[in-house]
Amino acid sequence: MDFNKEVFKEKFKNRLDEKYALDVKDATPQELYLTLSSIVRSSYSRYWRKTWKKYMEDGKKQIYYFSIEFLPGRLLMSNLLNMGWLETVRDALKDLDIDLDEIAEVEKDMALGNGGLGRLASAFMDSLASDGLPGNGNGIRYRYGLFKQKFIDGYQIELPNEWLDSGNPWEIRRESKSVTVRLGGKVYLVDRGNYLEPVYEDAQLIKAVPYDTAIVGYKNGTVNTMRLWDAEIPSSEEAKYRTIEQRREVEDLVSVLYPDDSKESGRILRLKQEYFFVSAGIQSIVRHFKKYNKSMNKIGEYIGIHINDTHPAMSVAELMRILVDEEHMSWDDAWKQTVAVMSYTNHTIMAEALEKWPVHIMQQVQPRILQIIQEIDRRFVEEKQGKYARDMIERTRIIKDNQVRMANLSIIGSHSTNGVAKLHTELLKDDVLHDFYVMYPERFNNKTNGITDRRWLQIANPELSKVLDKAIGTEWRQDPTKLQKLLKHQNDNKVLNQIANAKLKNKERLAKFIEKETGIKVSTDAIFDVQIKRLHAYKRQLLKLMHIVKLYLDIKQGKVASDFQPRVFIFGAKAAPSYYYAKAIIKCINEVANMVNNDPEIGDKLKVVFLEDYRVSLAEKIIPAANISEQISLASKEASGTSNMKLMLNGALTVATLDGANIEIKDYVGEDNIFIFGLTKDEVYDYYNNGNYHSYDYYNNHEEIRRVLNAFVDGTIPNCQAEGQEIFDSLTKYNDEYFVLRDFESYVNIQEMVDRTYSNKRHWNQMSLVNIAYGGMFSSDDTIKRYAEDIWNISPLKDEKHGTYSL
Ligand code: CR1
Repeated sequence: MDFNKEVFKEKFKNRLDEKYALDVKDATPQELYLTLSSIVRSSYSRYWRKTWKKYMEDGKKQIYYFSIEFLPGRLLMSNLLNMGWLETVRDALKDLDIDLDEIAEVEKDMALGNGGLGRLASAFMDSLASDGLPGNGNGIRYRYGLFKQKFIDGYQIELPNEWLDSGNPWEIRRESKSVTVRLGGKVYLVDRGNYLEPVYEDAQLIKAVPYDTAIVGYKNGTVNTMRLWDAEIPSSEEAKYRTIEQRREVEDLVSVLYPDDSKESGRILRLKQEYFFVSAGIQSIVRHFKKYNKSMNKIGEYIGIHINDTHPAMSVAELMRILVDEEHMSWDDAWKQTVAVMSYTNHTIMAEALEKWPVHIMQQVQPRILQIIQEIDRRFVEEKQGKYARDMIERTRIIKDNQVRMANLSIIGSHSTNGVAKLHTELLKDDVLHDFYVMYPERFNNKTNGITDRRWLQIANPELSKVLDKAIGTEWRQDPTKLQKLLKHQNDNKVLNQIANAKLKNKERLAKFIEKETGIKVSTDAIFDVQIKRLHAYKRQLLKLMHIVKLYLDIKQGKVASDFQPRVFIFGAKAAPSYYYAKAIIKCINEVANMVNNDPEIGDKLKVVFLEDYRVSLAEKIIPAANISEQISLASKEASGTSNMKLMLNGALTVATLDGANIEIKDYVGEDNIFIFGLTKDEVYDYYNNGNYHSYDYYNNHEEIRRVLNAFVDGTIPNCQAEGQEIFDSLTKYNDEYFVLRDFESYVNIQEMVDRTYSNKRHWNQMSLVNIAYGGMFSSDDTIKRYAEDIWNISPLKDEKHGTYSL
């Protein structure tokens, strides 16, 4: 049935009646939310079925994006938007006295990830569907999402995030698609003449049950699948699970993302998780592929598996296992197919995140996989001998010093390795993965990250979206690069004022939210200065904090510059539960906030707001209201960043180091429309190469730095003696690993420039307009098109129908 407001209203009332036997006026927001999501789901279902059928009939290549993290956030609004329903539903519900925004707040974020990596995976899911491309997700259905963050006495406390407790209307449990995953035990190879048969002893069998979530494409009728696996005890094995502990072991497999890895048991669990979702995913793909009736020798032409960071790297060995052990292919044929199927993205050069697994743990988790990796490694060394120097082979081989190096496995076992921004890819080629680049230059390529403007502009910022529609038409909603049309309005006062007005309304909205959440009253005249991302030393929230302390001390000492602008500093950040240094920074930010916010001398000049539990739905509230986007990582450390893109798209101006995708942002908007400061990557590397950074000298020789740092230890900032000392020591005694002191002066200078610029509102609005205009250049729809063309070799199916989904 065609979708329209009146029919929808009838449907809504009926569904509410069917589900809950209630009238609208008697229903709770939760009941209204579940009613609406049930209509949404029953309407996209037929498109989902048809898409899947089309892929089968068409028989073209499909790709599977394997990721240990997905961060979709909430799905209701994005499904409504993508189905073309959003505005009509908003209106229809209004007629029924229901506020759509209010019932959307009922939905719990699907927070199965930490940060950029997981959010990127979800942006890619949305873009694959919206580009009409055959691409599906494969991951884990964690029982608890990423922890829920609370502050108690300024400390981060981690609470379980029970996101499934009130039910998840978007998922479908597909019992019939279950597979069995084998963990642990021992394995022997028995010679069967033309092949070796692995015989397993004492392995643990786990039933992997998929839960599918529809990924609805933007007004194109394509509905793809994100498949997340749950772990259960197979009925045949029930008798083996006698104790609660034994049963809990199975539950634990899918219980939390990133189990505590400070103990070996936690590390083993983590590796089991990785194998579990990889094995389940590949088994189900191979089973599906068999329906195509094509030779296994052609699987590389029909299936692509993307290894998102190294967590799914065992995919290489698991596909080899299935092809060799179960399909009895020759090793060489299987290897050729595996390399054709696999592709890999590296997301960081931080050494701590480059996974290495001790051989004995791998042996314990899946002995056959270890054997296969050993064989891949042996053949690699054999093949490279004579062609490359011995030490180069040692550096690139997979197993070294009894450690399995997962990045090496991913690169050797795939046909493509990409970085996530230009600078990052250059660093991979020239430095971190240089040896591999010499061996396989053709495998390396760059794919700068992207974001989906649908969530970050159309849904999160309706105020600005309306202004844009009026100024440049609605084409940008299909193709965000069209936002560049805005550039011709750079001197159009009407448009500039409308943009400023939209920002003001968003600031008012956020100010209300801040007051409700924290009790802090903030003035919308102030610059809203935003830093939202994981808490990590290299991201340098500390640099921001030092700047705040400097301003505070200035005001207290009556040293305020004439063009000083009031500011509201807004933080959102979670620290990994066992990352104590990051937690010390959180504590100090909270104590500085207490000090600043309660000082009558400071008043509205400075406010510091650290919002709890940073997550996708909170980002949607903060980003539209931001004036300044803080992207201040030490150059070379932030692979790309994506909040930088979201914030510019919403008209914030960026204060940035030349790191990650900040460089590409600068290249688009031009140096005049961004605030660049700090060391460049080459300068950082010079320091590394010459070993001549002495942070203590900066403390000793710069009065300003001394004044600010002393405040952390001399009681000026109350209630964080121990944490303040830890920070002080890291910056002075332990040589300031991320050059915070080195960049401080340059940072303060650029912030003064921000103030001067803000005092000319028209100019500021013009800069903001330029940023919005180029924000569309970072659409993940375009990023995904490049993955599709250069890496995966997949193309969209012809659509039969465009526009609004029927009811
Ligand atoms: C990077 O730190 C990047 C995202 C997505 C992160 C960030 O700069 O934008 O990936 N890396 O590519 C990561 O989480 C484990 O590595």
